[in-house]
Amino acid sequence: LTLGVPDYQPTEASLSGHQAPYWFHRAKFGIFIHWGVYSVPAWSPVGKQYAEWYWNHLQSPDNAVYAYHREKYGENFAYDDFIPMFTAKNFDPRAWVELFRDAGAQYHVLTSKHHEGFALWDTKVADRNAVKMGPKRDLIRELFDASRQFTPELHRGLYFSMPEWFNPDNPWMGHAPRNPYTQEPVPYTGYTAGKDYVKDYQALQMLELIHGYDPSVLWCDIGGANDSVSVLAEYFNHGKNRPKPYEVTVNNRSGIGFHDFTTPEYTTYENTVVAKWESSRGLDPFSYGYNQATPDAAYMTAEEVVRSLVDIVSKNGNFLLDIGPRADGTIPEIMQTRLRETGRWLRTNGEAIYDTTYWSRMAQLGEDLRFTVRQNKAFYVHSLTAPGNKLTVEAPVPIRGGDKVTLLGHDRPLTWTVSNGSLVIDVPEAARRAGQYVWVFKVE
Ligand code: FUL
Repeated sequence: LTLGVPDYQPTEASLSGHQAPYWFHRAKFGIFIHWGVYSVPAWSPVGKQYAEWYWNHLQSPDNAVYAYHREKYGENFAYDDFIPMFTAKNFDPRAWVELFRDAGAQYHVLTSKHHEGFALWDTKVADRNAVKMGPKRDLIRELFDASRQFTPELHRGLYFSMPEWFNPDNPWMGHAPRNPYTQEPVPYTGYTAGKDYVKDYQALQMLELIHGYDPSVLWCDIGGANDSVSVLAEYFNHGKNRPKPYEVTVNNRSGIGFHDFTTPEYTTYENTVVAKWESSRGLDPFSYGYNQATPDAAYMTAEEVVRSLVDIVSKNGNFLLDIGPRADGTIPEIMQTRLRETGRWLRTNGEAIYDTTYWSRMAQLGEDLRFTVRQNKAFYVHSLTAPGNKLTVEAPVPIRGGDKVTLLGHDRPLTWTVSNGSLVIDVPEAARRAGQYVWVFKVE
């Protein structure tokens, strides 16, 4: 008889014994943060392409970024010339994590390093990092310390791009950095030649993150060349064997077949997917990194955020909602406002979100209604549009004589009947006015 869980081995067969932990299932709502050197130019045609891809877009003469950059900075201004302008001088990690908590999020995931290759932590593997250059601060350390101190109930995660576009040891774009207008080679700042990209660079950086920061989520991106079987075995063992064990999870972009959850991007699944998934998108119409060209009116409204959250959660997903801070570390007002509005809705309605499960019958239902279940406690009907004076639910809702129906945020019980297999709830004007964005009816 073996007590305890054996260590994971560096094989996909062994890793496949791992699953998304219970906390991740319960959490439902997280904040994604895309922050890096791309936050300096912070520009893209609105709603069309990701602003964090600025350097990549700059390579193509037919991309709007190519002309924009020449006009604004000149042909000889290299992407890496933005590094000193990434100052983080107004970065207030406590304010960030308290904002995430006030938004009702249960976890946050920061880009430790995006495709541009600039690490936000004190990596020993390359000088291309925020401690040696730019902010001269370990931004991950500061965020995680603040989060542990001021919002210990949140889980902390890290995004990591497996390849780097222009790293000369592994140029995903097919070439080391060049001036896009003249094709002259330009330096890859903070890089020393001669490393095996996967073994001496990528895997070591991932291990630095795992051992140095204890991330509960490792949100890998792109895949490609990797040593993820070894790194993930180490990751799982690390969390499990700590004096105070903690449960970790990894997405499906580490370049191997194994994963704990899938990651639809700027989209969701149409129906319930029983294997765990997490949908991400920015508050921006189509960017994770900050795009200064995006007008406030183009950002998601709180109503859209809440509807997306409800839709995703009702289908067994998590919603990882992204914000793009500015290069100085401030979070644009409009993003703060949207997060706080979402948090206000969750303070009233969170019991129908956190720690719930999907309802197996939901696939039979139409556009306006979604369902969640709190095992053995309550059943929730979410109306994505303002209900009329009667709400008819044409579905086999588990309700019995004597059960109580209420609208969250409104004290008085509502009268209801079941006729022809449909649940019909009376919704007085006062109840309708007590709700907003999504109206949640609780059956208990
Ligand atoms: C994608 C990246 O290319 C985007 O820039 C963003 O980070 C998104 C979450 O993943 O693959």
